[in-house]
Amino acid sequence: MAIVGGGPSGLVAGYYLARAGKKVALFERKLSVGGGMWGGGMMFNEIIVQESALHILEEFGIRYHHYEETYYTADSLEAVSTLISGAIKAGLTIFNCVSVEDVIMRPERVIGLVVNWSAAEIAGLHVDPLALRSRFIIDATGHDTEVVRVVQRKVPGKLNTTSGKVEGEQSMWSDKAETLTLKNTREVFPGIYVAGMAANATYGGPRMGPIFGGMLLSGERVAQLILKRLKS
Ligand code: 48F
Repeated sequence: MAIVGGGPSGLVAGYYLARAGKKVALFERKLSVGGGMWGGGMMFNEIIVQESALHILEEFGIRYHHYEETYYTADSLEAVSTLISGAIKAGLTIFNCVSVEDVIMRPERVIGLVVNWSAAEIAGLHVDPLALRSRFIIDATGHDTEVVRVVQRKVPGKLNTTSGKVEGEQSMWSDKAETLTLKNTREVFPGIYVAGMAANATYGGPRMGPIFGGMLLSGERVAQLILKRLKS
């Protein structure tokens, strides 16, 4: 299995897949994994997590405090560093500084990824990439939904969305986005699942600001969907 993007949704997906004994690699463009979680809300280094996602914080051992109603807060630095540590200890292999620039296609489905060093990409060097096969791919690239956009542009066929294309992210509506993220976490093209903000961007859901429970739950959900699929 291959996960593209090391934000909260990708890390949680990697954790659950690796913990189930699957061979799973995560590719992250940047030097550091963690995506948009490090800075919490506007760099106040605090994230908000709703009650329904607390079991994931507990699974990793991330401390949290009650804020109000069904909302809790956690330290973003503790959250990211603990997610990374937990995922690696569970068996996830992380390739940082690697960018996914394309997919490998066959008539029926996508069967792998095309990767290159981010440094080569940033420097604009004309270096041929390498390709790797993967039974399932998770696009967890956040707002930009990069893998799905490549598929839309270069692979014959339609995405499993209303228009057959990336619907695009909508403006902020936190409560709605939190529920929609889970609904939107699914297989969007044969061989490719979307998770986290990439799921909302693909299916046209709103953004949600510093509430991160949906990202964590989406990572858990995509792992569950793939594990179920592998059993059937
Ligand atoms: O954006 P990101 O954190 O994705 P996420 O898991 O979480 C979203 C939240 O952080 C936040 C939010 C919550 O309310 O809206 O934004 O959906 O992490 C995505 C990661 O993917 C990497 C990127 O550097 C980031 O760390 N990435 C993006 N495109 C590529 C990639 C690519 N083509 N190849 C490798 N990594």
